[in-house]
Amino acid sequence: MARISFPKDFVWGTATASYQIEGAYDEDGRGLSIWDTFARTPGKVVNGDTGDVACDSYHRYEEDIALLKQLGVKSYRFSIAWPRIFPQGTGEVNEKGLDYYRRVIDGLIAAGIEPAVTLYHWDLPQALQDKGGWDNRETIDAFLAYAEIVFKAFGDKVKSWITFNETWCVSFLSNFIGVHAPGHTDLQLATNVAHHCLVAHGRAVQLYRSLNLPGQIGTTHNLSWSEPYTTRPEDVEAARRSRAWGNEWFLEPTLKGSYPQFMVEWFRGKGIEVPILEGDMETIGQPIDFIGVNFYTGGYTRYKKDSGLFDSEDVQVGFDQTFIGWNVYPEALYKVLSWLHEEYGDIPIYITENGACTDDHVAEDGGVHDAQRVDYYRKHFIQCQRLIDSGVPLKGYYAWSLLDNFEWAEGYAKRFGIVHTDYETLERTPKDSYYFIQKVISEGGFDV
Ligand code: PNW
Repeated sequence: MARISFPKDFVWGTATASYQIEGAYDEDGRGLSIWDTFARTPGKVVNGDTGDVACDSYHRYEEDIALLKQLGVKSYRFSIAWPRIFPQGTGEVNEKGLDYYRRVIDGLIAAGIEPAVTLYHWDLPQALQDKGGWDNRETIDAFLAYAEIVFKAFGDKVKSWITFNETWCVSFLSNFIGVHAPGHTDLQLATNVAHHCLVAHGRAVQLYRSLNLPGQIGTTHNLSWSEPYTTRPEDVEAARRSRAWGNEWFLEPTLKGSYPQFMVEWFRGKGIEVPILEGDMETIGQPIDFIGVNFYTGGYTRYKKDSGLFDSEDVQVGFDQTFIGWNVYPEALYKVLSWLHEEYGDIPIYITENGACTDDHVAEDGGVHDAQRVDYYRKHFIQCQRLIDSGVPLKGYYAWSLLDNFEWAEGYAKRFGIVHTDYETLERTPKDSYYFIQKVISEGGFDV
């Protein structure tokens, strides 16, 4: 038997996002976001689900905070909905929107939980999308105005800030692959969006520094890990391109102020240029206090001529998969974070999301027995221990998610929560995974 144990100051947390949990889409002056529009567009979200009600956390946040307290987490990561603060994206501040987050933040602090706030978790005000969204550099200025209001309102109480959640999803998944809002399929557009979000991140960091607030600021990228399917050089290169697109395209500007040159050439070969203006790369590469990493999966990639953007394909063999079809590959977490540490040095790392989708039901005994999720967490915690043992500055871990919630294009059909949500009654029921994590936190580890 061995003991997996975490440092005393390790930051345990769970994460959510505004549109996925809040509901109350038209209350207290909230404006519409691109997700309201997208979810109402036939065929975009499974079953035509929307976030109109979601988990109703707008009204039930006290219950959610009680669940967090009982769980024993040190921190809770949630996001602020920009259209609650600026219903039209710019202009007049909506005080009622600020009031809601003030209640949440004060409630968390009263419960002994540190708020970790994401500024942008995908709910761009629709009014800004109507003017070009992130393709339009004016959206960067609007974001800065929003960030300033929020920093000034909460900067004394919130000590941990994340500018953007998953810039790869905001750009390529949403504007090239097209499965998330606003649902475009244009590679040049997606490249512009990625660049403008990165610039907005850098400018928000500069703004935060100028306000002399007492906390830390970083950003969150979703990383994955593609292994070459074979040792053949063409497979090795294909896997390299896949990792570069998902990982380095975002990490390198953020942490080194440059784009990976071989990828710039690859894109150029497709007629795609990054719209870099003078000073942009210095802005993007502003020093940050930590890097957030969302990790779910990895797998094998091999060369396939004329397949996709990168002459490559994923090979789905040899892995268990979760209910959403993603490989379970815990060692990939170790590999990608070891690589990040080697490549980018000693910047503190937080796993800002990790978790599994399983097909959960409330059992006759009243419990929710999500054995695959418990196993997924256990295996990823073991990799966290390996990372810490090898000297990687992994400072914390946020389970995705506190609650089953609106899983974007998958609607309510796919559940990631450690707490079950009954979408009829909105009743919350902690799952076995919740009790597992609760025990790991209270005992500082577990036996394997
Ligand atoms: C992340 N993909 O989203 C988000 O940060 C969460 O809001 C989300 O609920 C969670 O992971 C689980 O999906 C992603 O299709 C959604 O590649 C989809 C993809 C990646 C990340």
